Amino acid sequence: MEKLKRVLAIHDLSGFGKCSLTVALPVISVAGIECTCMPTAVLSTHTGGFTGYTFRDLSEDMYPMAKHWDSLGLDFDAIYVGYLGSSSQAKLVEDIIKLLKDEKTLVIIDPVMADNGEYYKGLNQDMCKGFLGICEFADIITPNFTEATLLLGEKYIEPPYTYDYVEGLLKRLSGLGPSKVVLTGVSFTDGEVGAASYDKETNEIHYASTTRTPGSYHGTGDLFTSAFSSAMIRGITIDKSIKIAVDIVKSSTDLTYKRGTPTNYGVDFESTLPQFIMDIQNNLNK
Ligand code: PXL
Repeated sequence: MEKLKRVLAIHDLSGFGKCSLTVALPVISVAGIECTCMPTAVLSTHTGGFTGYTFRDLSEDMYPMAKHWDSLGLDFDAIYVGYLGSSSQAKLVEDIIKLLKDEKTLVIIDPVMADNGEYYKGLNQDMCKGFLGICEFADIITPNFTEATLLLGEKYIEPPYTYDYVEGLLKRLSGLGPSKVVLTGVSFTDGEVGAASYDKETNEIHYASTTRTPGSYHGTGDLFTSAFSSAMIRGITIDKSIKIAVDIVKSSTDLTYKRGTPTNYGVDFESTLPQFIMDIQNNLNK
């Protein structure tokens, strides 16, 4: 029987307000992959749409955790990096990648720092510099348009976009180091949204799109990259992996909208997981 795949997820743990590890752990687990968790910080809630949250930086524990896992002889099929507790953690992440990565480890970096043209609360260009420094160690990066333009030092442009602009961005982002780039929030018309992927080696570009759910939701980037990474680690091709990820985000935002769940609570992805498992199963080895 095939060995159980294992991913290391490096993200914050926000106790309430689904994002980061509280999304990555369930999504990766139901995809049939073991998820090892390295919290970068522990917060009472995420920082979007809440005030008064607690925040404990776990920088001191991160490298010792990695050293312990290394001493146990653990190997990782993927390392998935998301929200960092501080910009100086980028250097720690670089050291952790160097310690734990082997020939088969897929390094996926989601440069979580901004959305809708603005940095998340408390973040600035230092975080951008931090992510730029580790992009060269990534096999795949998964920015939204705000993060993509920050990384490239370009001006943020509101959607809708043109194919020329999207494809140019994908190619310029691949110049930062990764062999594959996935852009989220790709929208060519008002009513539709999705993702695009670029493979520098094959020069292939793929798109996946769906109808846009009214409103703006928190934690959708984390849900997208958790689902996308899971599909890739299970060996599903990149075009099908972005489609699976777009679909789980769409069904989760639809449920959140229909229930009227406050958007800062994160998206109601829980009851979409059975369909996600079927999507993974139906695309294996195809
Ligand atoms: O979903 C991105 C994210 C993750 N983690 C924390 C955040 C945010 C966005 O604001 O605050 C702690």
